[in-house]
Parts: sequence; C-alpha cells; structure tokens
Amino acid sequence: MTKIQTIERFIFERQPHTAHGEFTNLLYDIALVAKLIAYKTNRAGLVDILGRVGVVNVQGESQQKLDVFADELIVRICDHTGRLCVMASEEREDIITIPSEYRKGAYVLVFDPLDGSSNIDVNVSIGTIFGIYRCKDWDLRGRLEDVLQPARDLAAAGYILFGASTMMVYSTGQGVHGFTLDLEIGEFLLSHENMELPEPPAYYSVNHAYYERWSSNVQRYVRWLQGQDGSDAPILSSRYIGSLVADFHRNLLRGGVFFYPAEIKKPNGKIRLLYEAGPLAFLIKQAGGYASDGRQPILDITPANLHQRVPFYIGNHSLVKRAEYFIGQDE
Ligand code: AHM
Ligand code: MG
Repeated sequence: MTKIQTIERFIFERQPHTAHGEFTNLLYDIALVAKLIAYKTNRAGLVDILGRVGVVNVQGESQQKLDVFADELIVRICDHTGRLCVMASEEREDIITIPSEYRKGAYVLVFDPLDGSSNIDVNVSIGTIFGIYRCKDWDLRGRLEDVLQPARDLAAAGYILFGASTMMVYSTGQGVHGFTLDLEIGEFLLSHENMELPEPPAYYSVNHAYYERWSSNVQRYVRWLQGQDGSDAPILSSRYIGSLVADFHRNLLRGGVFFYPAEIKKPNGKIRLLYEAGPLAFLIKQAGGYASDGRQPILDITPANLHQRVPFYIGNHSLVKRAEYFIGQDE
C-alpha cells in the first residue's frame, strides 16, 4: 500500500535530531491557518463576507473582508505560541509585536495574508505567502531589524494556494514540497515532492496592458519572449491571472517567467519585497530557478522598510537572466 504522508509527518521526519520542535510547530501552525482560511474562502460566496470593509490599507488600496479575516487569524494563531519574537503583515503599517503576557520565541514571521485581492470577489484563485526568519539577537526583543532581513537569510518560505483545491507549498532550504488538502479527512497530504522547474519552460506571465509604461528595454524583452527579437527565443505561450501565488504556482509546475516590471512612473513596480518577492525568490531557487529585480538577485536585497516594492522577474534561470541582459543595455 502506498504510504500516505501528512504534512505533519513529513515535517516531523525532516526535523533535525537536535531540534526542539519550535520550528516544526511553527510550520504546523501555518498548516492550521491554511485550513481555516480555506474553509472561509470556500464559503465566501455563501456567507455575506465579500465586499469592501471600507478602510484603506498601508498600500493605499481598499481592504476586503477576507484579507482582514486572514490577517487577524494569522496573528491570533501565532502570537501566543512562544515561537515568534515579532511578525509583519502586508496589511499592517508597523511590525506586530508579541503581547507582553506571552513568551517570545526565536523566529520572525512575515506574511501577505491574502494576496490577489482583486480576484476575491470573482472567485478566482488567491493565496497566502509567508517567510520565516530567525530573530537576530539573543534577547528576542523582536525589533524592526529582525524583520528587515534579505530573503537569502530565510529559514523557510512558502505559500498556500486557494484554487480548485487548496495546496500548501513550502521549503526549508531542502527542496520545495507541495501538499494538497484532502477535504474528507481535513489533512494536507504530500502530492508534489521535490518540485523542480521543468525545461523547456511553457509560459511567460505579465500584465500586457501596461506595455506603454515600461522602458524600451523591458518592451524589447517582451518582444524577445514572443519570438520577435532574435533567433534564440524560447517557444512560449502567455498566461496571466493577476494573482501572484496562482501565476507563480502554474509557472513552477509548467516552467516559465513571471514579471512585474518597473514602470516609468512607478520605478519600483508593485510587488512587495518582504512579503511577496523575497519568499517566492527563496522557493524558486530551491526549485532550480532564479529571481531578480532586473539587475541583481532578489535574495541579496535587504529591505529598507517594511513595505518596499521591487521590480520582479522570477522563473526559469535562463529566462530571468535574459531579462537582466535586456535591462542592463543602454537605452
Ligand atoms: P495585492 O497584494 O494588493 O493583492 O496585489 C498584488 C497582486 C499580485 O497578486 C499580482 O501579481 C498583482 O497584484 C497584479 O497586479 P495588476 O492587476 O496590476 O496586474
Ligand atoms: Mg499582496
């Protein structure tokens, strides 16, 4: 009989013998969060939860109820466990400190509670992205500098995709592993062990509506992807959902490049370094790929502030390197 691997068992079996279980338990907490958000998103059309709350988040966008629910849920599940010294969420302006009545732990959690908010109302896949760092100081004070670390220093990263089925995909630096939620037993079961980007890649993913906002070098890169510039172009099709987790997941399974370039009026593009680009850059490297801001690896950029945005190119190594090549040309 084939071995059924629950996410708990998989994480536990890979825990180093010297570990105290704190990190393992933190990953279990996230799996629990995933199940609770999945339950809520699956019922979103039934209960009156959709619609804008009416408040504007720190990015200047209106928040929606499910974003708020997911954000508060993650904080509520993770703030009292003694595993974290501080958290940061895309939905909150400042770091989230651990209430003084609770013990602090050695880890830092950064997250985008529900990414792809424009897709919530229209029943299209959305996702949660997370990254786990180690607290930098022994006193576990949980300061801003514990949060502002480059993605190269992540201890783990992952995402939860709320799509046709719910998946949790994560890496602790030893490959990328995917689990699918079995609704009958309420458990995540191992479905994609050691995910690797396939070659040749199948897709490129970008919001073409913004073509006129890009530099001529980015426009040239797009023409190259389409086979209009040079004879060594890959043969790609185009797919863009507008939900980063869903676009990333598809390209991880089929191969390709996702990018959200700098725009003439928005030189840092849209994607957030800490909550979106960094964790996904960590994952793509583990899957054999590469992520760049067009000039340097995303993994090397230390965030200067919590909500820093960054131009973002991620996917198969050769496709992202080619973006760097075009962007590095004189205009
Ligand atoms: P959000 O964090 O407000 O949900 O925005 C991030 C999303 C990403 O999921 C997606 O890649 C991108 O915004 C789509 O933006 P656009 O609609 O400009 O193409
Ligand atoms: Mg987001």
